[in-house]
Amino acid sequence: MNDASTKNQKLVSWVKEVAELCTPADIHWCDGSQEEYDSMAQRLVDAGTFVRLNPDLRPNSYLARSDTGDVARVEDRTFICTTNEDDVGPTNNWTEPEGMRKKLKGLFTGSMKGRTMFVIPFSMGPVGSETAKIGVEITDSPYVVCNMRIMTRIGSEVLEALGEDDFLPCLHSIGAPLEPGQEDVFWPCDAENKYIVHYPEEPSIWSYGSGYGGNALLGKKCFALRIASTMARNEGWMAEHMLILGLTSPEKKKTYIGGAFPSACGKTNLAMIQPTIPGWEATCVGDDIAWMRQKADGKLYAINPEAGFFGVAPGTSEHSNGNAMTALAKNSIFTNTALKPNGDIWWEEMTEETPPELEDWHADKWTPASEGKASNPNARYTAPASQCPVMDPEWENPEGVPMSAFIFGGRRSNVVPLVFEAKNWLQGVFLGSIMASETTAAAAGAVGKLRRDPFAMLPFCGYHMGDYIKHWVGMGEKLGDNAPRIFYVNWFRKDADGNWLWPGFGENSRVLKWICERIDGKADAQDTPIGLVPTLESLDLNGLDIPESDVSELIAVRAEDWLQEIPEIREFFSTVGNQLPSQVLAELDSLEASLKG
Ligand code: GTP
Ligand code: SPV
Ligand code: MN
Repeated sequence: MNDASTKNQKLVSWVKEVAELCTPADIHWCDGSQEEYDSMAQRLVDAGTFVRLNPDLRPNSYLARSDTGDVARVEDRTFICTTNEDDVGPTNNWTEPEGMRKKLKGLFTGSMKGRTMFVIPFSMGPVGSETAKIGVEITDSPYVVCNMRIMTRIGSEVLEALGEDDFLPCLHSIGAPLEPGQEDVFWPCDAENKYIVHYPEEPSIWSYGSGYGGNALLGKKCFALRIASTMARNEGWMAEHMLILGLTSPEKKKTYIGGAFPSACGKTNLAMIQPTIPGWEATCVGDDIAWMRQKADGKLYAINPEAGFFGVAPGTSEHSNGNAMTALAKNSIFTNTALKPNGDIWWEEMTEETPPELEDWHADKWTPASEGKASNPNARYTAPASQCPVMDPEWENPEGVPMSAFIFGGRRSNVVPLVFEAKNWLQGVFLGSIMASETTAAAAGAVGKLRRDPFAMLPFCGYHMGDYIKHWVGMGEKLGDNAPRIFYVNWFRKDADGNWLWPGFGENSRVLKWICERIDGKADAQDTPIGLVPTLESLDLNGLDIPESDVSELIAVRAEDWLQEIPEIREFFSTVGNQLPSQVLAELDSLEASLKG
């Protein structure tokens, strides 16, 4: 392919302009074919970025090891540029658009020297469907091209579907120009100088310096959440950091549920759950992002705009997520995992026994006696969704699937019960707005620190968090009786010795069953100030070997614990500022009053 493959004038002139700015050695238009992918992978093997895995054990798959300074999203290097600072609010890094553009133009000048510039037309959502949105990513990273081919739909068919319509320009450079004769490194980047910049008003995305995950695969967090959330607000729909799953009861009733948990808090695992309770079946629509619209029948329908999984590797096993293990059995990319002597990958908890000898994610020899972990805590697999054995038959239906419930959650070792239900939409929105979780390795920075993360969107909302919460209130008004019911879960409560109280994973199906039975008016609940909590008898614990005292602790709501959080929630709300809807503040006041009552 080349620029003659399209009549799209905006695209042709943008590619020309970028080439003049970044001065690459050559330009490659991606057609998305298998041959192209294979030759790109070969190029990465030759460059030392990829290690080809043993084809008998892991066909058509590769291990990539990144620079130690480039292993996760960088929230403090993520910027939103709008005319008015007030439009992005205090929880985002705002920058004045023109100054940032000057800065970026400086950084991108000559940034692709000595490298190939790839043009990747990509579709978020099924190609050619009305719900899909098209972007074009220009990048100098063949690793990004390979990942984008798995995570999104790319190539000639997208260019054709685009025609002469508008698209989202996404410019990416690893920021490592090569002088003539200069030897390349295995993971070129500009680790000290990353900029992940969004212009929601244009819209456009500029990402510089990082080649990793959400920093570089611009269809995902940058487009499908930060930019899409601003489009959604303006156009009356929702772009959320949510998994989507379908649950079928023994009576064959199907319920679709969306789940918003912060990064590395269990979305992928829940999306592919293998229920342990007899007669219940689960199917996966998506594991990270949901785009949702109200349709003519009044209901809210969700699509997964992605086509692959960029999943947390450590902790993934046949026991915890057998469906992910099948999805990543072939045609996959592994980043920062360990390598076995037989040419296959390994990560912590993948198998019960740790292999006696490995190469760790730095490519150093590693044994169980070595200091540190063999894989990076944010090591990831990139695997095609189509390889997941439990994909829902409707997962690529551009019409989406009708949503009956939302689940919010996070990592809380105390205070928050296993599951409870909001009494109404407004209380649910309030619960979403006070979501909190202990931070994880998915973003650079401290791990295990409690932070408020409304709707798991704190790092991904492209506009003012107060306006975003207002948008949730407004969606409830529009949806009325068709609004999904709202629940809150916590798989991560611990006992006094620091052990998980709840076995999690497949056993979470017991909680999903309670949720479905609440929707059907079949399960009991007790009224508490925070919402409706299961009675001991209403949870199906058949065949589960855990002491009743643990279950009581799991569903305990202690007024004194919750009261302790109120000042900190007020403080968080005050940082969100006066954009916060009054109804949500009123919910906080009434929670406090009933906790004291
Ligand atoms: P992102 O891809 O960053 O958005 O993460 P995610 O929300 O999809 O999280 P994921 O499902 O990958 O889980 C992250 C980590 O939490 C993994 O190490 C899992 O093993 C662990 N985890 C997931 N579900 C459970 C659970 O039910 N109980 C416990 N104890 N751990 C869980
Ligand atoms: C997340 O951090 O929520 C992810 C990984 O899904 S990344 O794509 O790097 O943002
Ligand atoms: Mn995520």
